[in-house]
Amino acid sequence: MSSRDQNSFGSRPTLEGPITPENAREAARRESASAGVEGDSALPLTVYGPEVSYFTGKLEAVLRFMELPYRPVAAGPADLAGPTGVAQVPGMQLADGRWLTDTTPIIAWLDERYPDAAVIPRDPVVAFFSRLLEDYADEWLWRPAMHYRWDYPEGAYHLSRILVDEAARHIPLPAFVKRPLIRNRQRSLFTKGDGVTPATWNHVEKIYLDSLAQFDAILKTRPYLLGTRPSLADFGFFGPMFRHFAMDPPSARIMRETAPAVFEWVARVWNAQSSVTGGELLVQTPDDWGPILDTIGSGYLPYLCANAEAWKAGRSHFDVDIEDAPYRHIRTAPYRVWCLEELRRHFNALSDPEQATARTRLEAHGCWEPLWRVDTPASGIDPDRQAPFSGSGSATGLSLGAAKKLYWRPAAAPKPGA
Ligand SMILES: N[C@@H](CCC(=O)N[C@@H](CS)C(=O)NCC(=O)O)C(=O)O
Repeated sequence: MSSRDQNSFGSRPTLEGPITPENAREAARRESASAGVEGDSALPLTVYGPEVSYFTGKLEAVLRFMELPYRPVAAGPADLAGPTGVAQVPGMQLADGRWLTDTTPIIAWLDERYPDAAVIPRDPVVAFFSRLLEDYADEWLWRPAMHYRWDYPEGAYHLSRILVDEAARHIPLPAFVKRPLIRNRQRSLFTKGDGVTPATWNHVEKIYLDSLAQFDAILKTRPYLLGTRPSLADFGFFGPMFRHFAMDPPSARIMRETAPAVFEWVARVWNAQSSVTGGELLVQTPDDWGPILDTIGSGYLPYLCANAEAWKAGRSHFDVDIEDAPYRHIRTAPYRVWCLEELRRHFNALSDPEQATARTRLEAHGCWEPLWRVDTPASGIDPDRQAPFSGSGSATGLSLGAAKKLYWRPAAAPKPGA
């Protein structure tokens, strides 16, 4: 028995074989009996995803805050493609057997079902801006998170070891062969293959460094982004901040040394429980969200527009300059076309006076024009609004076959200034 097996705080249990409705239901039933939550057909939950995953960490923090019982199981994107229809983690299964995917609609569903522990602010305008921050943290902080993890060797070696154990068990090769293949895969898809080059390296890192400074300023006046309890915007930023920036060696060092208040916030969100934390949310979008909104207006929304235009033109890749950084040959992501549509849908759902308030704030930060720049983005994703119970597409856009494939083409990390 290895020391890891003996440790009750060792890594999460892994799948014995493929996930089937039968074995997952049986596991949930066993858990249900022991957790004593028979009154709620959805509980307990099973969350499938590796311990180091951005979006799995985001979802777990929400479940912990809502105090909903769940069992984490290590699994990779390919394991989830069958049950949820999308090759991405996390996938979540309810005790009644239903599967959910995509943390954004999952959180919205949980928020509606468990209103006593709600995380989405009740003021519609504040909720709109919270969704905007969540979307930004999900999609725009993804590239720097992947960069710090996979382009610096100290993180890449450590993480490839963990991912081989937790997410690439289906590949019939020895672990020492799979580790470099995983590093290649991640760089091919998410850093070198997603526009991280010597020409954009500094810009990608600036996105993280600016986020730390923006957060640090907010945390000087209150413990969470919107008050004295965590809410959707905190959980959105928690994805990149927890499982990547606060844990991956190069970004964690920067956080500890330049923004210890953010390091402390990460632990605070992870430790928050609605019945214990209490607290209040502000009823207006705070002024100090301004620098984050400025970045959304100058960086994220222009990227979403270029992505949506490329999608409409049927291009698989596109070039775009963001804040003078030349991103070249980046992958078109239909999921992010849907993100733009969702932001517009939430804006359109506001009443006229609420729209006027939101518009004034969006205009002040350069967000209004790019929100509407693209005519009819038409992602084709989730037309019947079934999410999170239907696959809403993944950011990688990979099919099951592609998700299962490891990338054999060597993709060394780009080097700054090379
Ligand atoms: N929008 C999704 C994104 C999920 C996602 O992209 N998860 C990553 C890992 S954290 C993934 O599964 N990527 C697919 C891959 O690496 O092949 C969500 O919020 O759940």
